[in-house]
Amino acid sequence: MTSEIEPIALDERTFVLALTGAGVSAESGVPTFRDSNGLWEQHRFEDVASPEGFRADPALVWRFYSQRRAGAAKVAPNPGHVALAELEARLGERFLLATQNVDGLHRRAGSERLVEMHGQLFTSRCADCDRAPFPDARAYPDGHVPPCDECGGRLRPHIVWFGEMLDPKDLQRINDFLERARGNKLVFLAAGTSGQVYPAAGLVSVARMYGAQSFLVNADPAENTAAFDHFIQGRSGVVLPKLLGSR
Ligand code: BV8
Ligand code: ZN
Repeated sequence: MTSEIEPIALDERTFVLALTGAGVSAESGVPTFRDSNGLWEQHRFEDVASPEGFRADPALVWRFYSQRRAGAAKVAPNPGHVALAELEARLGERFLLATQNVDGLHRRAGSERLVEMHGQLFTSRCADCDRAPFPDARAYPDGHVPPCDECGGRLRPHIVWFGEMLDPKDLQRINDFLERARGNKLVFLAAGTSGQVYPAAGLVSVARMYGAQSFLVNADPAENTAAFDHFIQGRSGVVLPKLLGSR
C-alpha cells in the first residue's frame, strides 16, 4: 500500500543516484517496452532497435521512431518526473539522474543533472558521416528514410540500440558521481524499470559496492528486485512524491 510510505531520510550529506525506466514515463501515457512484451508490430523490439535492424530495413526503423516521436510529443511530465526534478533542486551537486528513457520528459520536468544513457528520441544524427547529432522532432512519413544534407547518407535517431555501446562519457559521469559520494551517505533509487537491460540493470550492484542503500519503486517485481534493500510496489507517479517528501 502506498499510504504508509516513509520519505527517505535525506540529510545535508546524503548523495542520491536515481535510475529511471519506461515505467516512470508510463505514468504520462507512454507505452513501456515491456507492455508490448518486447514486441512492436510483430517485430521483436531488439530487432527494430538495433544496427542490424536499421541496416536491413531503415524505413521500418524510421516508422517505429516516427511513431514514438509523434506519441511522446503529445504527453507531459507526471508527478514522478516532477518529484525527481524537485529532489535535484534540493540536493544540487549531491544528485544525479540516469535515465533509460529517450522521451525527453525528465528534461521537460526541469531535470538538468541528467544522463540520458540510451540517447534522445528528439535528436538525429547521420549513420554515414560524423556530423554532430542535432535536434530533430520530425515524425517522417511512412517509408521515408531522411537523407543527410551533408553527405547524402542516411539519418538515424540518436539512440543507443541493442548491441551498441553506451557513450563512455555518460558512464564516466555516473562513476565520477559515485566517487564524489565516497565517505558520505549514498542512496540508489531505481524507478519504473524491469531490470532486464544492461548495463543500466547492473547499476544497483555498482552502487551497493559504494555502500549505497538501495530502493526500487516499481509496479511489479523486477528481474533484479533481490539486489535492492527496499522494494516499494506501486505506481511511480504516486510513490515517488511520497518517498522523496515532495511538497
Ligand atoms: C551493450 C533505446 C555493450 C531503444 C534501449 C546480445 C548481443 C548484444 C548485446 C547483448 C546481448 N545480450 C544481452 C546484451 C546486452 C543488451 C541487453 O541488456 N539486452 C537485454 C534485452 C538482455 N544491452 C545492450 O545491448 C546495451 N549495450 O551492452 O553494449 C556491447 C556492445 C557491443 C557488443 C557487446 C557488448 C544497450 C542497451 C540499450 C538498448 N536501448 N533503448 C529505444 O528505447 O528505442 S533499451 C530499452 O529497453 C528502453 O530504453 C527501455 O527503457 C528499456 C527497457 O527497460 P525498462 O525501461 O526497464 O522498460 P520495461 O518496459 O522493460 O519495464 C518497465 C517497468 O516499469 C516494468 O517492470 C513495469 O512493471 C514497470 N511499470 C510499468 N508502469 C509503471 C511501472 N512502474 C511504476 N509505475 C508505473 N506506472
Ligand atoms: Zn552524413
